[in-house]
Amino acid sequence: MGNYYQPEIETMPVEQLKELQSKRLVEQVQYVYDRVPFYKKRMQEAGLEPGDIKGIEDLHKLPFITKDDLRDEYPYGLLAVPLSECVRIQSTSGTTGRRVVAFYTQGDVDIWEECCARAIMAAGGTKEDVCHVAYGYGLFTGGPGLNGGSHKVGCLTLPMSSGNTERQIQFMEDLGSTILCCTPSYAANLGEVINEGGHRDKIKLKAGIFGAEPRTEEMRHNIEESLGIKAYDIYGLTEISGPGVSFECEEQNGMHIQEDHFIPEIINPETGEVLPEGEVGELVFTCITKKAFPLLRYRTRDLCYLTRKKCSCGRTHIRMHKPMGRSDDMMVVKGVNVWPSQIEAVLLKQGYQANYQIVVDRVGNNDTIEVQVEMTPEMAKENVAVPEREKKIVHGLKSMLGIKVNVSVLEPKTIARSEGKAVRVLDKRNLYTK
Ligand code: DLL
Repeated sequence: MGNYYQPEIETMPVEQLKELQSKRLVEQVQYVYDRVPFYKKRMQEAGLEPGDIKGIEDLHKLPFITKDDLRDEYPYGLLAVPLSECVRIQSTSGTTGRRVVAFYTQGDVDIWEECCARAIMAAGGTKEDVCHVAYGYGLFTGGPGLNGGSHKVGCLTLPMSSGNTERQIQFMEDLGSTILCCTPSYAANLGEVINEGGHRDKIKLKAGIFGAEPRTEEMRHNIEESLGIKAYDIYGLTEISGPGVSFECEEQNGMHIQEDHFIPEIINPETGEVLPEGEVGELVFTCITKKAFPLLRYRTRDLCYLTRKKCSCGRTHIRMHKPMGRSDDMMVVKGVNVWPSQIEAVLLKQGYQANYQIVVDRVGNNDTIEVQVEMTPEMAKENVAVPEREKKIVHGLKSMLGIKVNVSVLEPKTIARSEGKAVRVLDKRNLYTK
């Protein structure tokens, strides 16, 4: 293994890891208390002094931070160093309200890139690889994060950004890309064009690092098959640094959280109570090494569970299950909780690709939900009537969700392809406007 597989940290005995976390947490609490008036005020309101936090066993005493806090404190309210110490900003992809802006010192960027380097190495990357980064570059953290990680591993890095699919494929062929980094929806899109254009034999991809959005296991398998690769998951969020907060190893069974930098907790989203390992709840992170924008007990809104079951790769860092939804993007339709991933699972099980859109509306007092999905080119050649296909999906969705969903099966290539994060849900009810 090369430089950025760090066995002394990644396979550190758990007791030792907890000691390291405790030490870093205690220092970090004092650090933010001294430097950020927001934290001092919040802690005082909770009746806390920095000395009350003696180790990770006291973490639960600290107040939470939410996205609303970040919006209220925009842009500089949570900054813990002078602006002259910052070398970078990145921002969330949120389309409503104020964006969240995260600041980085050079040290913060180094740690972030190191986390991405670990992810690339866990996917088998070495300096012999050609790493094709097709996440968006710019304010979005995907491109810059994986780009930096790829440099650290020593791969030849192709900073492609997203879009211009023909050019992506041309470079893949000409330069022999071996690792592809992009969203799973864009990977599916690339796989489709590569196969249709007869390029499959000319590409040398062996692995993909696909994160930033939900996808089902069926979708992972479809991507692996269409590109002939192993598809690894990677998770992260701008507020905490970007991609690389956690990533999959060769086990492909949950993502190891970089516990030397981030302490995870799972809480009950209603009550804030900390839940035991294995229970599903909202993921909360505390950054213990960041200097510019160090969030303590930040509520991600991502729902998942944690496990410290032994992993065959030897890493001891706790694993998180891929987010199973968000405590805030779950839709309530006709009074029923609906996650887009449930709908996707039904579609993929029936052989469709992940080219679909969900339209939710309200007529009078009644909610309507429609799923529009494309046939694959093979399906379009089959002798099955469209209404028959629709009936089958309606039935599958009824058994999964317990409600009637209208379904439209469309011709291939009628739904706009994603180049970044796919927008799957069009909720016309505007239930979330304030
Ligand atoms: O999406 C960072 C990233 C870039 C992660 C590239 C992985 C790869 P944000 O734009 O701030 O940051 O969005 C963060 O995206 O709270 C999750 O809801 C979702 N998300 C991120 N990774 C995954 C994943 C980047 N692997 C939000 N699976 C998070 C499911 C994910 N959802």
